[in-house]
Amino acid sequence: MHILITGAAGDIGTRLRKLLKGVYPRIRLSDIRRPPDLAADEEFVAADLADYAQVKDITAQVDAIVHLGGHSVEGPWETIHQSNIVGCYNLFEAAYRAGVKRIVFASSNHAVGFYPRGKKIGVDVTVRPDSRYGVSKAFGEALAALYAHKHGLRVTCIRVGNVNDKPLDQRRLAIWISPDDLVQLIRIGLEHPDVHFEIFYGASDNETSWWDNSNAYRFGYRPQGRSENFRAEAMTAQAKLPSDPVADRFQGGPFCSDEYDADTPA
Ligand code: 15L
Repeated sequence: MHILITGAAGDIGTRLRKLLKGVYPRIRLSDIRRPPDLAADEEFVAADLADYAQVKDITAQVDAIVHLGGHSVEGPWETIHQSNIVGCYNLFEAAYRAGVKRIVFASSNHAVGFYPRGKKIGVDVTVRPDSRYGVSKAFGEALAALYAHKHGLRVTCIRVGNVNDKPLDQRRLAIWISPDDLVQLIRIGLEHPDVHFEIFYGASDNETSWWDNSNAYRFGYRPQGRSENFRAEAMTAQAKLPSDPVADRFQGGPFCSDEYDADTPA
């Protein structure tokens, strides 16, 4: 299987490059900039996702794509529009035209960030983006559904929580995913014979999770990371953060309170 990883120079891309090395016989890496630590045996093709011709080049002759590329936090509309809306469309369209069979799309918890923390949500809730970035991830999920249902691509959207070696604060105790657990979910998306169009939450085995991730478990996901093992450290870090009633109420945290000017929630 020849795999393309977009966003290969980003934080998640850098981790995945190393963890997926040797798992698949050929991996093509792409990003707008060259990863500084590229090894001699790694294949890299630079591309700007907003330029269809460049996206066509990187999607040629691959069987499957892990799409991490784009802007990974909130940003001005022009940035989100070019990188995550136009870029994501170009990726799916070029992949379809090139005969790519599978795509794993890195969606985000911010597609549903305005659900309150007290509510356990599954993958069938309507989206509640908390930012322009979250809107772009909801758009990506919609595109994924279109190409799966209309054109038969096998697509997995992972609503990634926070990928890190350990959870950083109280919110992250609920949404943390270890890099190894993320690899497990990606491999399900790339290999499982029954994947058609799936949404998974990108979370480890977190006691305080507010997501029902039974769809991922149905496909054999068995996370090994447990955020509770890091509770003391995460809560020490939390105690240093200023109180923020909006961020503290909603799942998306600071992405919700950023630019927020509706009534303060009770
Ligand atoms: C995301 O989607 C971002 O890509 C990442 O940088 C973190 O901000 C993460 O969400 C989070 O919610 O912690």
